[in-house]
Parts: sequence; structure tokens; C-alpha cells
Amino acid sequence: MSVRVGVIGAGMIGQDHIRRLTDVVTGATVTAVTDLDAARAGEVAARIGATALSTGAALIASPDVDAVLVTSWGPTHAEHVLGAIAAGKPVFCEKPLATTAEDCLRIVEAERAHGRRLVQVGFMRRFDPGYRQMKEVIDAGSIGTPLIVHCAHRNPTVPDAYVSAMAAQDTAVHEIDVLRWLLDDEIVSAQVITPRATSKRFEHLKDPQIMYFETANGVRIDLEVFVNCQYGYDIQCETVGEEGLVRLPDPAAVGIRTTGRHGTAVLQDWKGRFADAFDTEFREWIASVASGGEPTGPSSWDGYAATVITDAAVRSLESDGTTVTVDMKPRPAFYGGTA
Ligand code: NAD
Ligand code: ISE
Repeated sequence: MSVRVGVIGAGMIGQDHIRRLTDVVTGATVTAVTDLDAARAGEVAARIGATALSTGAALIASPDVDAVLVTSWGPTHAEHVLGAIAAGKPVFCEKPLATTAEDCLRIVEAERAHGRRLVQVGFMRRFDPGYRQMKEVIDAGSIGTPLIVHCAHRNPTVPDAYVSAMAAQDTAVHEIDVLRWLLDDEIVSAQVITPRATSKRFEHLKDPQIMYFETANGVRIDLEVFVNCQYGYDIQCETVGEEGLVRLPDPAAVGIRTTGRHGTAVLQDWKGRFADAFDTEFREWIASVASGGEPTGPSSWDGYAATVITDAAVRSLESDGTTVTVDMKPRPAFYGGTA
């Protein structure tokens, strides 16, 4: 039987996930859509034969919805995720789980009170084939104990609405999640410094930024976030261990030779770079819902951890690069694992 999914927020990524659930992933049907923009909800719902509903609460309560997908704006996520937990329905929430640590903890507490995991957070990099290969190498001990991680996260440009804190909250948050998972280690401090700013940015934005993180086991991570790099969408990650290193592969691309040049095209956005990761993320989520089991992807605890670590990074940015200790609660046994 097909899992009937209701979607809250039919904007850019909401429509992309609806396409994915409709055309790519088997075993799912989008049955209901809601958006603050009722006309948009109506249009998107009509395209796929779903029902347009007027609010997130109505969608969560609908008997035609088995599982909820939250792709609305970040500050609205907590309300919808808490609503889905109260209704006992599995919920996939795009990042961030919530925009404040307090709201993330309310979700964690509601889920624990429910007694089993219902929430998965949309940190799709854990499903990327390259990161998965890196994790296999690290877990197998092939490079020895990890010591240092070098990363870069570059976007070609960002819109005027992108402000300096978003380098951590919106962009670096993906590295923060994937590195906790990759290293199976917790991030305990953050420092953000700003080199000379590119002239190719809106005046209000500090870009690029260099972020340093330290883990509980003493691994040092450096991350360049450069969101107006002009040339493309470029994600780099290299983990150096006691006995070798492992590097994230660039996605496979044809080699092009033209007059005096040999190269490959550079991808231009995260949609293309992580297309496979998004597809696998939704295949695995739908499989977990269909089986009646708990989701295996990033948990609400991971959503909380990412928010408190990004808070520390933003505090560092706002205090001229002071190193800030991450103020994280102890991890409940309910979520298993260490990071
Ligand atoms: P968007 O502005 O294109 O779409 C959001 C939609 O949600 C809009 O149509 C808006 O009207 C609607 N909306 C807002 N509040 C609502 C509410 N309470 N109820 C119903 N509808 C509501 O934004 P987007 O780029 O699609 O981003 C949505 C979310 O996805 C954000 O949290 C963003 O951080 C996340 N995102 C994740 C990735 C990723 O790489 N995983 C990439 C882009 C965006
Ligand atoms: C965007 O919101 C994302 O989530 C992308 O994955 C990231 O690369 C980009 O910097 C963010 O703005």
C-alpha cells in the first residue's frame, strides 16, 4: 500500500520533493498540499491530483495523510513537527528542525514522550554516495584515527536576503551535521573569522567566512564558507587520519577537451550536486514509514545538535572570532549512538 504524504510548504524545495515522491520514489503518493499562498497550494495540488488544504493543522489531521513532509519556512517548522508528533504521524522536516534550541528541545521531549522516533530531519548529505564511501573508509579504520578535517562549501551567489549569520545557520549547518555523523564525534566549540571580504557580495554580508570546530575527541575541522564564489557550487571535504586521508569525490562528469583546454563542467547548485542524495533520502524515509518502523536518518536530536552548534558559530561571528563553547544538553539514550 502506498504511503500517503501531506506536504506543508509548496515552495522551491517542497515542489522538488513532491516531484521526487511522485516521479522517482515508489511506494508514496502525495495526497494533500498546503501553503500560506493558497493559490500556489491549489496549483501544485491540481497538478498531481492531491487535495489543497487551508492550514498545516488541517493537513496533519487529515485521514488521507499517513506521513507529513514539512518544507515551509524555518521559523514555522516547530509548530508543524510538534503537530505531527501529537497526531502520532511520521514527519520529515527540511532543515532546520527549528530555528531555536528551545524549540528543538520541545520537539525532542515530545518525541521521547511519544515513546518512539517519528521525526527525520532533511540533512541529505548523509545519503550522498561520496560521503557514504568516506564513512565506510573511516569506520573500517583504513586511514587510522581521524585528526583533521578540511572542508569548503561554496555557492556561486546568494540573494540580498542572505545575511552573515546564515553562513552558519543555512549553509555550514550541512557540514556540521555530516561531520558529526562521519566522525561519530560531537562538536564542542566553534570559532568564525572573516578574511578580506569579496567585492562581489551585497555590502551587508561578511563573505567568505572561515569556521573552526573542535570535537570531543580533539579533531580539528576547518571550513571555508564562500557563498559568492562566482564559479559554481563546490563542496570539498578531506579527512586526515594517522595513517592516510580520505577525500570526498567530485560527482562523476565527462571530461571535455577543447582548444588548449581539458576539464569538466562545475555544477551550479545544490539541487544538481545532491540529486542522488535527495532521492536516496526519500526512498529510505518512505521505506521506513511503509514498514511501520522508526526512521533511520538524522533524528530530532541531530536537528537540536545542529542548531546549538550553529548558535555557537553565530555567537563567535558576532564577537569578532572568539572561540565559543557549544552549550549542548547530554544526549538521551533514546537516540542511541554518540553523535
Ligand atoms: P520557499 O520560500 O521557496 O518555500 C517555502 C514555502 O513555504 C512558501 O511557498 C511559503 O508560502 C510556504 N510557507 C511558509 N510558512 C508556511 C506555513 N506556516 N504553512 C504553509 N506554508 C508555509 O523556501 P525553500 O527554499 O523551499 O525552503 C524551504 C525549507 O527548505 C527551508 O527550511 C530551507 O532551509 C530548506 N531547504 C533545504 C535545502 C537542503 O539542501 N536540504 C535546500 C533549500 C532549502
Ligand atoms: C541552502 O539553503 C542549502 O541548504 C544548500 O544545501 C546550501 O548549499 C546553501 O548554501 C543554502 O543556502
